[in-house]
Amino acid sequence: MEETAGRQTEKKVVAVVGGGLVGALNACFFAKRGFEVEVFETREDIRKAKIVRGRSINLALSHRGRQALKHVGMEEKIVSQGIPMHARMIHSLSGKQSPIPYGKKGQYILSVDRANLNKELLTEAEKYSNTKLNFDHKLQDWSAETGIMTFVRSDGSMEQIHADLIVGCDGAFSAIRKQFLRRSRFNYSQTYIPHGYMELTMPPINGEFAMKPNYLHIWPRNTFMMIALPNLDKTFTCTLFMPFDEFEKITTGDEVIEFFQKYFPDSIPLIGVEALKRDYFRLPAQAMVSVKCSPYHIGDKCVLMGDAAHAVVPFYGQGMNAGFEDCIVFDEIMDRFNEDFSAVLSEYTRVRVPDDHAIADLAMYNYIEMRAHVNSKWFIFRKYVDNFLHFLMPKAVIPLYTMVTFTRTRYHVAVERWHWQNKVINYSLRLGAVGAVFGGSYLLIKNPPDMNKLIIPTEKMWNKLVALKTP
Ligand code: FAD
Ligand code: EGU
Repeated sequence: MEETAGRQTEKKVVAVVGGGLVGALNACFFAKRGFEVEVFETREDIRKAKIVRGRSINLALSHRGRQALKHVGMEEKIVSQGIPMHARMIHSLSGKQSPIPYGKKGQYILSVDRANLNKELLTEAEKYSNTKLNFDHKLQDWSAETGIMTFVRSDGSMEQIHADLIVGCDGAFSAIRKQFLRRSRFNYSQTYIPHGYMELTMPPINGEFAMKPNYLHIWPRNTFMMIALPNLDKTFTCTLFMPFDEFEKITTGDEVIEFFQKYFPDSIPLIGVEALKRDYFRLPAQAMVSVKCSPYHIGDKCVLMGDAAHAVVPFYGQGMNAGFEDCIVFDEIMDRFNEDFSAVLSEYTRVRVPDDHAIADLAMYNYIEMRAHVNSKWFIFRKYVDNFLHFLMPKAVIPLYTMVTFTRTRYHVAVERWHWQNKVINYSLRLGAVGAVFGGSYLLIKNPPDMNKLIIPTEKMWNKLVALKTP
């Protein structure tokens, strides 16, 4: 009895670096397993801070993210604080709105508040007695040999802390990842896209949502795009995507209005002329980066998850969802390999890299596709074609976004299936075209038309025309 108790108190120390969305969720996963969990976060406790000005205000939560929340018993709570979006609402230049459902009735995504989600996850992590949250701890350096991390605090003081496992959840500009870059055989690539984004708030009108709330509103205009997600306070957060050089061209309030008049006229009265003129200049446009790397681990000491491992551009609404799924995948491997870090970490890299790279590529592909030739007509047309083919062959053809958004089909498998489906579709179309030519020819040969009947005599034609003219 003594021995077991003794062994339990020897539980290993897991340091989660980064208390953002993925770090806070991961803390719950590790705490649930009974590890001694220490979370280190640069910022102050966001639950106490007055103003939190971080990245995007709200996010689309879908199946993968929900499944991860379910593993730590948080799904219901977060879903109840989200706003279901059953369809996209496409805004055309003329102001016409066209809804396009995501799928069947139960297939919807949720608009969730980033700050609130982060707070809830931190509070949940703190419920475990074996978890400690350390705010105002910025990781400066760490050693892959010893597992010792150095933190700086806002008063300038330093702290050195040891952990058995370091989990890097410190975002797209990860300080943990810097050590990986110094090592041999570490692959790394990062790409900044030419677009930036800016968030604008659409206030309620007479205490009600200014647009229909249960939709993801989209204004697709090729190079320019705007997206709006609803918030619980009946506002919408509009995210404007456009190239940095276009952002820079607009320097006065009047130019802002002129620009919106040209591309998003229906949104002007909803956001408000004065608010638009003001908010556009509040913060500069933010950059978007795509990061891919491998491996995700160093020996049995350290592993990267979330944006630290794979920052993706937001054009599939999957960044957080993929990061949350990382946590489930890791957890499943922990079960299979009995929490043996050296085996777990290499298996995690082996399993997860292809999937995270696949979603990074998909998101980038969609960015290029959208900016190249997606206006409202094309968007609507494409989604109808997808849905129609799915209707014709429900088992064989599943739209890519459906596999990505509403299933846990491995991302790389979804991409493979998508390529295969496209081949089948193209083949069918070609077969159809060839079939039409051959079939038509065959019918013509079998039933040769009477040439005399086919060629209408000029005289008859003339009479017909005359008959048409005279009432
Ligand atoms: P982060 O949220 O960046 O958290 C990292 C944390 O680490 C931060 O709290 C930071 O303070 C801390 N940190 C950093 N450095 C250190 C250090 N040296 N020491 C200690 N702590 C440190 N995803 C979706 O799923 N759906 C969406 O609809 C969606 N929309 C998006 C829209 C936009 C415009 C953008 C930019 C992204 C969107 N994403 C979306 C992606 C999503 O925001 C990210 O994938 C997600 O935030 C990643 O979480 P993370 O915890 O890995 O990183
Ligand atoms: C971008 C920024 C519509 C939140 C991709 C769809 C996004 C989100 C789409 C942002 C689009 C684009 C999908 C979802 C979602 C669509 C998706 C994109 C949420 C292919 C707050 N994207 N996003 N695709 O299908 O699968 O509706 O900032 F405009 S949710 Cl770019 Cl499903």
